[in-house]
This record gives sequence, structure tokens and C-alpha cells, in this order.
Amino acid sequence: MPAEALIIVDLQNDFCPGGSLAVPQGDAIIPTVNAWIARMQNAGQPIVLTRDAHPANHISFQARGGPWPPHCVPGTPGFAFHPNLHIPADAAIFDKGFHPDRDAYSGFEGVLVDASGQHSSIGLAQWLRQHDVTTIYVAGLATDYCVRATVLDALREGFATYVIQQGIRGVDITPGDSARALTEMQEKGARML
Ligand code: VGL
Ligand code: ZN
Repeated sequence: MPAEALIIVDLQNDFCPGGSLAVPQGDAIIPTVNAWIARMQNAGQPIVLTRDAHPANHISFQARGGPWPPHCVPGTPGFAFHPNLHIPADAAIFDKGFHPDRDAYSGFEGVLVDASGQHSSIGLAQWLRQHDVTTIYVAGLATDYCVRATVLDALREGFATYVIQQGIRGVDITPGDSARALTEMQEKGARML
């Protein structure tokens, strides 16, 4: 039955105000995202959440010469989804970035977390196809990093891809990064809502 899925990228505490890598107004998207969760749930369509899941010695951390402060380390409060997010019990969760020596911004580099919390070998594209999903709606953080990478991979994988503009926020370390990411996503075939 499913033909569409909602994909919520990295809506974790460390990317929200108070977190170690806070996206400005990252939590402001939560009402929009919750409304989409309700809408997709009512339609019987699957809801997917991705998580950044880095080991403490991850290559993207400044201690190893990477660009970022430590963030989204499992076992820390910053790893958890934002508490105001209405996560359905049957949501599918994909972890990415858990290999110490490899970064992974795209949800399509993630693997499904199974019922016992372990990493399976099922990737996001595979899972979506198994569930007959051909169209995805994307929200989450951050526009210029993991949302961008996830959307570009989705397009490469052939999914019809919609970006929920009120449901994303960017880091904008260089001013204009998020605007450029939106233009790039659109040029490559994403549609803006
Ligand atoms: C992200 C920076 C580092 C993201 C993840 O989720 O956009 N950004 N790790
Ligand atoms: Zn990260």
C-alpha cells in the first residue's frame, strides 16, 4: 500500500538550541514536522527517522582534525531525538556515521536499527523499495549538510523527492549555504513545498 514516506533527518538534541552543534532555530521546525507525522500516519504511510550516531573518536570531530565539535554520540543526551517530536511507535530508524573513520551525511548511508536496537544490514533505499515507496517528503536538520546529502542521494536513487521548506533549518557557517543547497536540490530535481 505505501507509496510515500516521510523522512525526518537528524532531529536530535545536539542539533537543537542547547546542543553541541546547534542549528539556529533548529527546534522551530518541530510543529511542522509533527503535523506531517500526523498526516502521514493517518494516511497509513511510513515514517522514517535518521540519526547521526558517532563514536567518541569520530573522524569529523575537531580532536581528529574534522570540522565539528563532538556531537550525537550514543549514550549522551545530545544523541536523543528532540523530546517534543511525536515519534510513532512503528517509525523506522536509520543510524549513520557510526564508523569511526568515515563521515556519512546522507540518510542513504544509514542502516536500519532493528527491534533490539542493533544495526541491521538494511539500507534506506532498500527499505523504501521493500515498502513500495516511490515518493518521499524530507524534513529535518541541517539544510546545508544532512538534508542536502539525503535529498541528493534520494534523487540519484530515483525517488520523487519533496523538500518541506518549513520543516528544515540550516547551519550557514558560510552565509548563503542553505540557500545554495536549496537551489542545488531543486536543480537536481527536488520539488519544494
Ligand atoms: C550534520 C554536521 C555534522 C547534519 C551532521 O545532520 O546536518 N551536520 N553532522
Ligand atoms: Zn555528524
